[in-house]
Amino acid sequence: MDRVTAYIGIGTNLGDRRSHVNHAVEQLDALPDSCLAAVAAVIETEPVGPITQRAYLNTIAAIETGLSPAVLLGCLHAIERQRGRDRRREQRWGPRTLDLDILIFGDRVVQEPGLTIPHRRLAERAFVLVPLAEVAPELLVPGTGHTVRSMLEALMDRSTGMDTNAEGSA
Ligand code: A4P
Ligand code: MG
Repeated sequence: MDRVTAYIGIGTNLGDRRSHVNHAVEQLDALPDSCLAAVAAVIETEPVGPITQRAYLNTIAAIETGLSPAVLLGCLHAIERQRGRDRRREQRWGPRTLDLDILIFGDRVVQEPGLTIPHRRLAERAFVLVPLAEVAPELLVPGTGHTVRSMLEALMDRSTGMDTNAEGSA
């Protein structure tokens, strides 16, 4: 398979958050048939969702990969487990040491059991769109007809003020 550019969302709000981000970036670069292409600045973000929890560090990484989306997802779950993540014990949208999501995978639209690409809530998540817009503002989000930049602008227009604070790069 030809290599494509995949964009991976990185989120953490438990334990040594900075170390989890650094580990994720290193491991993405070490994936088989893949290499790291870009990493956005790390931002500290207020938790989104119904559960009171600590602030997150969020960023995104771009990788060039020859892996399939399903194999890549399996690799991301393995990296999450290296940081002690255990989905059986956690609440939906609750605290987690490391969350790795496939946001965009080339120009592919994927709808399989357990895997939807682009990520289902991409258009609603400033903690994803802000770092994605730093790295790839003019990227067309497959299946939507919108660029990352226009998606972020639309979200900001209707949002009631989600704060993001630049934290420096990983
Ligand atoms: N899945 C389906 N499509 C994908 C995909 N494109 N990438 C499946 C990754 N996984 C995908 O995900 C649940 C299941 O979705 C997986 O088993 C996989 O088969 P999960 O990562 O276990 O659970 P989740 O993260 O709670 O769900 P989801 O849907 O990824 O939620 P979000 O949108 O990631 O929300 N607030 C801040 N400030 N920063 C955050 O990073 N994250 C969340 C989680 C909530 N609030 C947050 C943050
Ligand atoms: Mg997730």
